[in-house]
Amino acid sequence: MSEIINEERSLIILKPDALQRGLVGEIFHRFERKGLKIIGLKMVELEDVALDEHYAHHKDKPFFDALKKFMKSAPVVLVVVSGINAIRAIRLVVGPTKGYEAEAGSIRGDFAMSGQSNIVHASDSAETAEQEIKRFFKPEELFDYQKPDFPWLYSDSV
Ligand code: FUP
Repeated sequence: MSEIINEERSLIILKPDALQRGLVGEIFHRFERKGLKIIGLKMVELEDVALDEHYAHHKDKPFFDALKKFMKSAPVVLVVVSGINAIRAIRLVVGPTKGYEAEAGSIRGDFAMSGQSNIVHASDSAETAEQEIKRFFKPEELFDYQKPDFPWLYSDSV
C-alpha cells in the first residue's frame, strides 16, 4: 500500500520556558534539520482571548488557570512550518505531553520534566493546525517559497 502524500502545515509555539531556558535555537535546529520549512515566524505576548480559544478543549480542567498564567509569564515564539506529513513527524519530534513520560531524543524527552512546562506546542491534526494558524497569523504573514533541498528530502514514493 502506498503512503498518502499530504503537504501539511503546523503551528508550533515555543512556550515561555523555552525562552527562559535559552532553548530557542536548539528547538529551531531540531525542526530545521528534520527538513521542515519555516513559512511564518513571530514573537508575541499571549493574551486571554487567544489562550481561551487555543486551550478551549481544556477549559474545565483543574490546570486551566495555571496553564494560562504560565503561557502569559513571558513572550512566546510562534512558528508555522510546512512539510509532507508534517503533523505526524512534528508530534514525534516533540514527544508526548508530559516531559517525564517523553522518550529521550524528543524535545520534551530531552528538555522537559513537567506536563505544563513542556517547551513547545505543536498542532495535533491538519484541521486543528489550520484553525490555529488562522488564529495567530494573517495570510500576508505567511510565505510561499521554494527550498532547494525538497527533492532530497522527499522521494517520489515518500
Ligand atoms: P499536547 O497536544 O501534547 O500539547 O497536549 P494537550 O493538548 O493535552 O495539552 C495542552 C497543554 O495543556 C499542555 F501542553 C500543557 C497543559 N497540560 C497541563 O498543564 N497539565 C496536564 O496534565 C495536561 C496538559
